Amino acid sequence: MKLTASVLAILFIVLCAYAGRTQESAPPPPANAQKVEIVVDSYSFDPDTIKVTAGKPVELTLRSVTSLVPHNFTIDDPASGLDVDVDIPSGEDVTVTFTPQKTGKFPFYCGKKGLFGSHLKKGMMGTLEVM
Ligand SMILES: [Cu+2]
Repeated sequence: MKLTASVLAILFIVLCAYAGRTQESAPPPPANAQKVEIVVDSYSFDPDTIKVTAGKPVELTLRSVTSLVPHNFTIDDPASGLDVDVDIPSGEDVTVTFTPQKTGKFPFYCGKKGLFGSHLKKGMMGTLEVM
């Protein structure tokens, strides 16, 4: 009886440790992800054209090189698997993952507005080409 209780206690501790470990780790990015990096500056995306393959996950890293101005990355075509709207704080890297479902050319842009107008009007736009 005592032995059974000890075994159950050990089993409980092991299960708790395992559950704790799995909760801490975020799901890993898909192994077959297409990795793309864009440098985000005021007021540009570099490169401003990115080419990816339809049906495969895209792991997009947005690398801000601004020292003050926050930007954003928006691509808005949910029917094509493209529904991204993320803020990019100045000087930080932000990574998003999405899977384009249809081929075509899709515009992306910065949705921020400054004192002197929208960043989009200042040229913060580009094209995602899905092949
Ligand atoms: Cu911007």
